[in-house]
Amino acid sequence: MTTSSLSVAIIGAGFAGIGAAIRLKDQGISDFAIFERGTRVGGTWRDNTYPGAACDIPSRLYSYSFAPNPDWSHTYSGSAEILEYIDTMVESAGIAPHIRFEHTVSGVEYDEQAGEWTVNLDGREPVRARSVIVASGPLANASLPNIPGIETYEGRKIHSARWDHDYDFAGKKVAVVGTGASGVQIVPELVKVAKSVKVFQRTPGWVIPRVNTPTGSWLKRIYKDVPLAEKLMRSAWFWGHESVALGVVWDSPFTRVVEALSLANLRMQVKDPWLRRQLKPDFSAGCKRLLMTSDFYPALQADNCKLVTWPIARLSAKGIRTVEGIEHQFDAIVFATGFEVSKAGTPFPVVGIDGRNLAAEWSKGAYAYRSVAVSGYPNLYFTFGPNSGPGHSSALVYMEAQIDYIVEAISKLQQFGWKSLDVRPEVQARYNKDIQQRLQSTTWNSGCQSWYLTDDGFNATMFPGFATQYVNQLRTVELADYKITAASREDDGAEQSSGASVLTA
Ligand code: N01
Repeated sequence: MTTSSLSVAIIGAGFAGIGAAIRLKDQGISDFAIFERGTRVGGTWRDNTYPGAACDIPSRLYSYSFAPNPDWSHTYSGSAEILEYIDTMVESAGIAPHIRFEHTVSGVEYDEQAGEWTVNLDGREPVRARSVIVASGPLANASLPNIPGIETYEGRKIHSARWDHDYDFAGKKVAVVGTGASGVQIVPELVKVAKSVKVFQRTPGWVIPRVNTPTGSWLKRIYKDVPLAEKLMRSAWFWGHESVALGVVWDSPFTRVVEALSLANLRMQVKDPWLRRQLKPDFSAGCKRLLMTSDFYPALQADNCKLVTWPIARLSAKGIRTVEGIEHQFDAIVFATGFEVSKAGTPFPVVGIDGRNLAAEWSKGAYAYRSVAVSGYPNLYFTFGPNSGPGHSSALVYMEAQIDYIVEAISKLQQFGWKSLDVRPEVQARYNKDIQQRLQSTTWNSGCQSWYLTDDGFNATMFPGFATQYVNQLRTVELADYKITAASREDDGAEQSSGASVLTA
């Protein structure tokens, strides 16, 4: 039995869900609810509160253009400030009354007759909605690595995305497993307080210095009083990052330039040749996410820090045993080992027309049309869907384009009183053939292992192009790409029609 019916159900109150809510309200659509499994907004920025957590994209670009913030304290902000930004958006746009906390979505099912989705919730009555926006994010589920003996370790186990703020690291012997974007931010902070830190590195990454400067009060004043100045600065960062795509997205001569700069940084920051050899990557820059940090290499050379590159064999009751037989004993182990990313499958069951199951269709890797819609699942949209990842620019630029596209589709549906919009399978197939072809020449498909690829090497994660191209493809909803089903005059059945000609409904 269902209790209510909504125009839009948004799943997740992170950056994407909140952004979608704001844009729906801007379009006069207020009949929506956000279902959030946690007890506060913020998504990944609520979860990632480890010491040193910060964004490696400049804040002026890692924010929505429709919600500029003249008050960013630094070029790159920390997680607390980003969370505050999200809170401010919620407050100033009046989003709070729409959020239903501790509502965990357990699945969504399409009712073709009614043209509505049933949103199933753990331990609660289901809710019906005409449209659904899946904004649950790819990095929502922290995962401990599958290391033998992990359950036998008796010390404190802490995942980077589930930080244990009650644990006092002062004077402790600590291990950090993983040297990805999270690990390189955590190590410099732990080195300041712990007795000793051993960093277990499986694959060294390409490191680019990150120069973080405070924003003076005079500059904040200018951004506040002259919004154009803020816009110009955002634009400058945008185009700066676009130029980096030449070396980071495509495996090209520019990639060698990025590598040369990174190696020069390694030579400048690390004097010991043995350590330099351990830290030198052996894959194309950009294949895994570039590590933007000026603090990681100095932290590794602190007296109380040691890099361990022997592979981990297993965890024991006291610590970590590496393959050459040494047992390293620790009070605590920090796992900066990433997330369970759903590159195949869906975050919860999604059942479309005729009982189609999206997880089954995506079992070999996810795909969608322009990353937002999937044929056979009408009125259902993804933010950060398949092949929407940026390697060189701000996720927020991509997210804003997705949100505006989705809100336009939903607005059209309402405006014309249609029952559904379902992307045409042939349009979707053509789009994905092109995406997969274009991915072949990118750095991500150049031979390294990363969370961007499925175990079979299928890239369901990244967009092979400039941010400009990604944004342009989402600039308008082209109705010819969709099968439109109109509500019948009595609103008790459906007429099928093709393209925009359905306007007679
Ligand atoms: O996770 P990761 P992350 N034994 O998967 C290692 C975003 N982010 O949390 O490279 C030993 O990148 C693994 O080794 P390897 C960003 O999108 C953004 O750091 O697989 N080691 C790797 O070193 C990023 O891409 C910001 O050989 C093991 C590390 O753990 C995403 O989050 C900041 C292991 C995992 O790296 C994830 O980053 C932080 C094992 N069994 C994060 N298993 C911004 O600033 C894994 N590893 C925006």
